[in-house]
Amino acid sequence: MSFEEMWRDLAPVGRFDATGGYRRYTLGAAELECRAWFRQEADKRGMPVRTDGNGNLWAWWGDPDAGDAVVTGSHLDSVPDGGAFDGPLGVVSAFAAVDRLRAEGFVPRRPIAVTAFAEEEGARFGIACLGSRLMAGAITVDKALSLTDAAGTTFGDAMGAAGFDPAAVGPDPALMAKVGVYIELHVEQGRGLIDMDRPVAVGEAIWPHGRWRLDFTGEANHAGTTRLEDRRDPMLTYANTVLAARKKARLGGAVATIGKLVCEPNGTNAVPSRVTAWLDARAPQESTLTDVVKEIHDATAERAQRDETGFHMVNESYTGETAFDPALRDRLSALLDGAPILGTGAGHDAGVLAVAGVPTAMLFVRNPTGVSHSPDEHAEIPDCLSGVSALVDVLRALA
Ligand code: HGY
Ligand code: MN
Ligand code: MN
Ligand code: MN
Repeated sequence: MSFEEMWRDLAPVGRFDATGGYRRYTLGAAELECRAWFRQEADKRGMPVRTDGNGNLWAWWGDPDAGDAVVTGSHLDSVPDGGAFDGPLGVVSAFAAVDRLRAEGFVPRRPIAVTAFAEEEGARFGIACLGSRLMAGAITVDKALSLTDAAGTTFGDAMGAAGFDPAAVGPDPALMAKVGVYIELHVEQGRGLIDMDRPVAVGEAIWPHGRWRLDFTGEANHAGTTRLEDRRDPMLTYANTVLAARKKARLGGAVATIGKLVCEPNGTNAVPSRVTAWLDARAPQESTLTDVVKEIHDATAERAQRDETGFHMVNESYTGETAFDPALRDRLSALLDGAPILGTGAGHDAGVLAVAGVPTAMLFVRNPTGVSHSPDEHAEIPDCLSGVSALVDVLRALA
């Protein structure tokens, strides 16, 4: 089955026609359909599929117990109304690369696995790369199982409802020990390759990044009869936080986003009692990120005092500076005709594995829009095929 045929089969799954975006939320109907697609593709290739205790999918070419596997893949879940390529491109390319290697009669010396990691976007349960973090022991089991989605369903209950055993969730050192190297191919989430006029790049590092929950509390009251000076309105404090986050990030050389918000009771004619927002902040250096987040916190705490509202900030996830294996990075760049080396502000399972000590590399495929986490995210088929060829060269050299 060609790359294009696989892409055609997977593309409609979880696509929300009204916006053209994807709504593939972990263990929801669309993502379960993506998992079924993964198993079908593996079955067609005679690749045994194993879903590990954390919901990550593994399709094996060769004996996983031989160890030192060359693992390649990405994820199948999406952000709300995400793009078609973020995640799936890496998984489809991995199966297409296996086909190409087999067609040329390649016999790997090491096991090869195609993977799809669970909850990479954190769109349902709030923590990105949940599946790979659990496998690597980078998040506690209790914290993970108790994560809830918008409907209040916990990750543990969702795993149980999907037929997984919540008791199997947690660090998987035996599986980690089988991974000799991890290669993640991903659509570029920026303009680097457009500006360089190249189809493929090799990853250099992932910016430190984290997510913080911001709790603003106040006093519910009547929108019409409550004098302004008598209000304790958490929305006011929140609004100033958005402005402060942008200003502090701009001045500090970071990026900060508040893209998710819950207002309670969420009535047009009621002063809110509580506003919950999530801050996504990232920066090229850890010190910059720490400073900017502290400045956002301090500015908000001060504003809350003035507004007589309550404010509390909780760090929900954090990934420090992730530099991919420099020797592997340079080897792949040389192997791929001097493919440019690109850093990125986007988080990936590759970053979690790199922090856990697994030799890791990323390949990026040109995105002519430079846009991601949006229906406008795009990659041209010829560039996708260049990405597959690059992955074939890499797997042939490593496996
Ligand atoms: O948020 C990210 O950087 C990634 O797309 N999960
Ligand atoms: Mn993403
Ligand atoms: Mn991704
Ligand atoms: Mn990723």
